[in-house]
Amino acid sequence: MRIKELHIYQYDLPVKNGPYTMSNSLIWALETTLVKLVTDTDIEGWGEVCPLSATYEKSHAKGARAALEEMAPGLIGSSCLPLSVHHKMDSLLMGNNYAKAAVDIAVHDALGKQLDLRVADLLGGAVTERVPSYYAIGIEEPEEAGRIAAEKRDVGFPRLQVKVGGRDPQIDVAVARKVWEQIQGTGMRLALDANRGWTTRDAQFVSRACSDIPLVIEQPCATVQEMRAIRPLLNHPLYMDETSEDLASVVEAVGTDLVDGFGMKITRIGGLQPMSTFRDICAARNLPHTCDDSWGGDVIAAACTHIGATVDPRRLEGVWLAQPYIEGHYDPENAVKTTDGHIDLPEGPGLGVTPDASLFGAPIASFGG
Ligand code: 0XW
Ligand code: MG
Repeated sequence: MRIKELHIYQYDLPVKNGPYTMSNSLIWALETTLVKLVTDTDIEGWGEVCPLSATYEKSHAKGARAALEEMAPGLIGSSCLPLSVHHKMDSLLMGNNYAKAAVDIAVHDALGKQLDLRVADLLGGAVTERVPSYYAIGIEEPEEAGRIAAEKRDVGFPRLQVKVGGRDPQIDVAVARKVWEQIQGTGMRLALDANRGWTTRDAQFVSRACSDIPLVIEQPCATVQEMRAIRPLLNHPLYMDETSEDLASVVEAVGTDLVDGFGMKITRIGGLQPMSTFRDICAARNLPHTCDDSWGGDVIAAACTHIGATVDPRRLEGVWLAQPYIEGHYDPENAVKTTDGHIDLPEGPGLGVTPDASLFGAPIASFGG
């Protein structure tokens, strides 16, 4: 099976009930990019990449589209198989994992449809049909954070991530305490995610002040050097997110015992193929991790859910979806969404979602045919 056509779509995603707030940004609207592959067996495969603005990570919407347009001519006629397509993409463009991920996901979708297998089964097999999600509480004052925590507790979310950083760390301590008051004793897990917004001083201060709360500290500081410096000084497990930029940085963090787990995004690491390798590295060291992405609709949500369903439940910290902040679905009949804090694995071959392409308008670029 080979790639016959590649079409690129741009689609605006205004943030419902926005803004989405983190230590370094307020998000009101985002641009997602979708890729539709058509194979020489006339099967369609969909992929997606939606950077979380131009400042969250080393990725941005226009860059994704430019990278895809750079690679597309060379991809026409190439084998529609996950590892082969990565070799081909790497021969066409260095880096730009996030853009390559959209092609990777589309290849998995098409291959699954060709073989009549779900993507989860292509990735080694689903160990569950229903994966745990988690809810990310934005930068809030303590009372509001506590109110949201109680609301999500009552919905059934098994885990909460609370955004912190970018302000007086004493407020972060008060937020952590107020949230913990709401979920203590329920079995819900708690992570504080600074999105690189703390200094090493702030991280130590908050960890010491919250030493009685069994929480995880996620991506406290901006660099690996800072994380390594505070690692022995924290009272809490340390998870890495943004600085785990590729498999090499994952291997280095795991190999030097820098982390106790990860918040991992499929597009940052390059797609489902490298994400399954990441999953297996974490399994070798028994490290918990999430299977998330930065943002995006049903296509990226399905991809995260499929890989999440293949992770040993004892290590899956959850699959985060942007769905609560997105109006509508690309495929309303097979919408990927959370219910009671969990996500049902889409049925059907491939990703199990078929976007209504008319939503996205005409492709901004088409290749092959
Ligand atoms: C909570 N997330 C997975 C969603 C947003 O993209 C930010 C991210 C994180 O953990 O940093
Ligand atoms: Mg994070």
